[in-house]
Amino acid sequence: MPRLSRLSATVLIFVILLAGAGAAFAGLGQPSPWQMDLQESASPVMTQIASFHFFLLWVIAAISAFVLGLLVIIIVRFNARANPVPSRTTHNTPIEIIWTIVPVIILAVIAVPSFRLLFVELAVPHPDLTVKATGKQWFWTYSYPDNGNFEFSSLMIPEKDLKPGQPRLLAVDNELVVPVNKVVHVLVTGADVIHSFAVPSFGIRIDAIPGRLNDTWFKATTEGVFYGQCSELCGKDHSFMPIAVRVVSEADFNKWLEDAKKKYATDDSAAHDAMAAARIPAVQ
Ligand SMILES: [Cu+2]
Repeated sequence: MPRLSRLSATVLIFVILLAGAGAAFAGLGQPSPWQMDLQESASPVMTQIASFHFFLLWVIAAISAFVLGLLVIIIVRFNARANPVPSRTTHNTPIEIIWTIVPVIILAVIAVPSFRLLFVELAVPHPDLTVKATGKQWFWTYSYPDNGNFEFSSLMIPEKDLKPGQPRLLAVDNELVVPVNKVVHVLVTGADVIHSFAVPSFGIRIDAIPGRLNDTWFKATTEGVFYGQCSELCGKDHSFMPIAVRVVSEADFNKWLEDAKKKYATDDSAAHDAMAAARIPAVQ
């Protein structure tokens, strides 16, 4: 069947190309066209999430290949034409023991690194800096409780006002600024409904729940701007409350901190929120 083999060769080449391109297309800090994999990692937690993800991918691939192999053997060897008189065997104790024990072992092998990763995500190391993110309909407010406790709102830039290089639906007017290679403790809450603070490159996602203070942490290992989005359906402009984290050197961070303390010090929080709410971009 030359036509079939040519077709399967084409499919195989396409899959290999896509798989190879996946890594290249994976964006750092934001999604990229034709991306296949997770976004590139910019924190130790995300690096561990990515390696656990690929470990699971191999486990799943091996199980799928094994089951497919069994199906093919059954289809070829035990169809009505090849095997007109079927066996009436119903029990085989050794096989039954094997197919009970082996999945248990596989699950245990998955559970150990899975729980280890969960603990890494949950146990916040001693923080160098704390920021508080409050989800609101439909923007984020950030405050720096251990650096003067100033607060500012972060709103999406409407498409018509985007400058070159600013990604659509992700760029914001006031970014969350943090220093590189420092443990940032993020306190997360919601002011009205449940939102979710998520930045894929840092491997963080945590619900912002009214009346409750959740926390997570990240340590950005690369300077740059890293984008995320509210990840809980929170109302009509849910898709228009992006998260932008600018990671800078410590010197630049201290400089920004001095400016920010002056810039945001005079803001009356309620008035600022009202102003921010008025500026919420309409659905495009
Ligand atoms: Cu939201």
